[in-house]
Amino acid sequence: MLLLQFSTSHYCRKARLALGYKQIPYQVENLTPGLHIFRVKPLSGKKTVPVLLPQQKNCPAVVADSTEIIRFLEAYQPNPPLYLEDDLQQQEALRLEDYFDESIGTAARFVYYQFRANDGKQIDPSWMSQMVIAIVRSQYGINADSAKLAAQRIDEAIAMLSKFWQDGYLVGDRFSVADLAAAALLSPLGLIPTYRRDYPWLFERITEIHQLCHEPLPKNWEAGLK
Ligand SMILES: N[C@@H](CCC(=O)N[C@@H](CS)C(=O)NCC(=O)O)C(=O)O
Repeated sequence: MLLLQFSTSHYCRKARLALGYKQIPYQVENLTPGLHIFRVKPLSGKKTVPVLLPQQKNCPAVVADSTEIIRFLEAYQPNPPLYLEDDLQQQEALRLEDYFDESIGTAARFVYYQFRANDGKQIDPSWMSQMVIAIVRSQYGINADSAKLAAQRIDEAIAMLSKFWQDGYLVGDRFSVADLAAAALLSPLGLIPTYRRDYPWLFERITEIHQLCHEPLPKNWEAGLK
């Protein structure tokens, strides 16, 4: 299998966590933001990564979007499962996956890029990195005001997680796609010292989930402890 990705994207991390959890061998092709369109649009008709090319008999040629990739992987290799057996629990897990994708993944992007352009500049002050950060901020309209609103959404998500994650799972009594999505899409906050200091349990859990899924933590993860 080949995963077309941005190495730093938390949505691509979500797909890698699922592949790693199921221990499915795969390779990655790292794309350059902006130029990626020429590779992914002809394949998927979309402009976003991750895109998975299963390259297997009796499989679709292209699976785009992290949620669709997990749906495909679940059918391709059901064990170990990311979906839950109980219908109601499974509906709730998919609802939470969607909530983390649509609301919290985008909010984390706002908070993270606002940090990287300000207090977090020293993580990589290179001209190249700062240019990518400036392009992302302009593309998504990230500024102090929009990042503040995003931070409120993150606070609500963390309050919800604090009820479930301190000693259990988001749905039912085992790990599911909901926990995986939360870990992937909140992982950029691990580089931000205020979050690391205020919510150590959250980052312990995100670390555990990465171990469970055989996926390294984000680059510069230790910067959050400074
Ligand atoms: N709902 C999509 C979101 C993916 C997404 O937002 N990917 C970003 C990278 S983090 C992207 O490809 N952005 C490029 C663009 O929008 O041009 C998923 O879950 O796969």
